[in-house]
Amino acid sequence: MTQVSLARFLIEEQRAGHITPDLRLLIEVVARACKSISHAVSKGALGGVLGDAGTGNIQGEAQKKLDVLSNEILLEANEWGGHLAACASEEMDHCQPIPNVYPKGHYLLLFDPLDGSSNIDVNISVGTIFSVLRCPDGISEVRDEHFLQPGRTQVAAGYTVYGPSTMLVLTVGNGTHAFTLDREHGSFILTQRAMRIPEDTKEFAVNMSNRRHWHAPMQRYIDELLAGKTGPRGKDFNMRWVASMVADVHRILTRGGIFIYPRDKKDPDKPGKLRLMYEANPMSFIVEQAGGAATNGYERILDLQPTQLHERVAVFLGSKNEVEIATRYHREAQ
Ligand code: P6P
Repeated sequence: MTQVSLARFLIEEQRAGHITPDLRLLIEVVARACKSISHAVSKGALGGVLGDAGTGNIQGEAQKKLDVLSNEILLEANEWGGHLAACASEEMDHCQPIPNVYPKGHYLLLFDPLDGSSNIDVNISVGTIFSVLRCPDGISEVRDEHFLQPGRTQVAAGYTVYGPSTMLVLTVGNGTHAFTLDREHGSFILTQRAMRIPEDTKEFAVNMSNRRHWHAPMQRYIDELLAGKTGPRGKDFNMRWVASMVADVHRILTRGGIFIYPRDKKDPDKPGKLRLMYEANPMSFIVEQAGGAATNGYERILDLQPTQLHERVAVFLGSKNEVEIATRYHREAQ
């Protein structure tokens, strides 16, 4: 059977009117950058890029050498093509407009260049998450505030998971589709068109070590999952936690589940750990396009109006019916 490459898939999406030529170019450039990141990640200790960079990011997190390298790969790949107005990244305090020596385009690109990088040194899957917004018209100098658009305005979102195989998962608002990197030919091949998340699940993903910090509704919700058949849910649940959002979300997209990172009492001022603009929003768009749901425990993540580029949010995403149950527990406690 003829293989469909990412390039062909995007041409077909453009021909169907789902994306513009510039958006097609942008996605192809990001995919090419992810191939370079995959190459660097897969070298492991032989690449001389493991360990800490000796620097920190705006989140106050120690940066890994691969965090910094992945960020640079994405910035350099996107600066000259003429499709972007600016980039924003977990690894940069503020957005970075395209240098004036290059033409500017109509899109804004946000990314977490290497999510889960604390897993890098122990050889566990990590990934790149990206989100694409339209740049407001008539902007001569792009600033952080121009990125502050609700997640429902995204025109594309995706991630690349660097696991046993390297897979790119993408939505442009017309379903969620998975591509596997064929390393021999260097191209992403469509391996799953129109992914669908089962609406019910028996598997949850949460960092249980935080239980004592959770608010009561979250403790009750999880305790009822743990009670299994003997409890009010009437069925046994399994738990998985990779501590790489990309890996956990990919498993959920593939076989169902609910991913939870709630707000907690550890840091009452923080609404959650994960970042809205370049983790929760793109993952929510991807999950909803696959028939799943994503809330912050109270409302749809894609409807949230951002106020800061690096703001954090609680995340409940995955199998639609399970997300609705978890969200109901929280709403009732409001
Ligand atoms: P914890 C990775 O640092 C990350 O941002 C997500 O990829 C992951 O889901 C989460 O944090 C893991 O958090 O508290 O379990 O280490």
